[in-house]
Amino acid sequence: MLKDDILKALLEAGDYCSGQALCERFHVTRTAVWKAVARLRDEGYTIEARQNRGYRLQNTEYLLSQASLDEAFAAQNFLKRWVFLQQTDSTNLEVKRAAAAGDWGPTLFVAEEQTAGRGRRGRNWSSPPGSGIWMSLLLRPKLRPERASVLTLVTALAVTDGIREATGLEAAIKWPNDVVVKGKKVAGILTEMSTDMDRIEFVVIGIGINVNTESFPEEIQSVATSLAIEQGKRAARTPIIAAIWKHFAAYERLFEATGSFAALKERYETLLANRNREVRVLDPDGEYTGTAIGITEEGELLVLRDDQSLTAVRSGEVSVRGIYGYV
Ligand code: BTX
Repeated sequence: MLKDDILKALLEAGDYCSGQALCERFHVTRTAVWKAVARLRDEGYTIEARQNRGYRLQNTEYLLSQASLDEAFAAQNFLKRWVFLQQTDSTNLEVKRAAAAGDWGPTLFVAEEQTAGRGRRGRNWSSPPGSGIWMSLLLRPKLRPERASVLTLVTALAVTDGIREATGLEAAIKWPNDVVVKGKKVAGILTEMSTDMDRIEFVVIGIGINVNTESFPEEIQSVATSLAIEQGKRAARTPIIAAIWKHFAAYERLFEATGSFAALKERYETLLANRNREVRVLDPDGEYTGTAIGITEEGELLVLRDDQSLTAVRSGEVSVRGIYGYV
């Protein structure tokens, strides 16, 4: 699409690009260039236009691009491939298509916008352009399928530590798949897998983070927040992405080497927002309330019920809600 080509040209130039040069390069009229620039502005890009000089992209540190990812990942050796997309239906679907086409991984897809972002059980995930991190990893772990849910916990650790490192905000984990700041959701994780008999063929780890979102659709306003809202200023997205995969690579190595979550349990419990909070467990076999006291080495949430019995809650089967708020 012309607007994507123009965006790329402006990014590469890092300075003014004359309207005439853009017309010649892409064989289009001045009006077409002007319309493409208007569409980019609608998507949130700040593009300055000056007579005799042309167009210039501003605030480039807040932009995501293939070039910014290339720079961020140049020195690491965990990810084998990373792909930036201006728009897609869902990065989890991108991973599934890549896996079907034989991609081996670890491969990362990052999109500026998702038109069909999904949460668990088919729920919608709001993923507008210009404000968030919407990304998914293709992984082929040597794990038994029943252990795969632990990868959600490993990811929650990495996202929480990555946000803390890049922004200084006190992010915490709401078991099992949310990351919260001051009790509101800034990020969600959707782990899916494809199995072949009794082995994992591949896992999709999808992460959605509200970074510079200023306002939310009405139905999620009361539970959702963004890093920008909480820290009172915009944040650059690429350093957050880089920090998350750095932590993920380290945690995943530890998890794979020991085959257990034991080595990560202490760090996880330190970051667990639900810890020592009263929770309501929405078990299909009957709801109950109690106090979340930690997690097991299998990654289950330990709940001390009001009748003093201890239950290990497995993710996937139940939902856990705070009694006095979201956490
Ligand atoms: P979840 O099922 O735990 O949460 C979904 C619920 O969260 C929705 O029903 C809605 O109430 C609320 N919600 C929707 N959008 C947002 C948002 N932007 N911020 C806060 N709350 C919201 C959580 O599922 C897993 C989400 C994973 C999203 C990533 S993005 C990259 C990848 N691609 C994809 O399609 N999904 C994942």
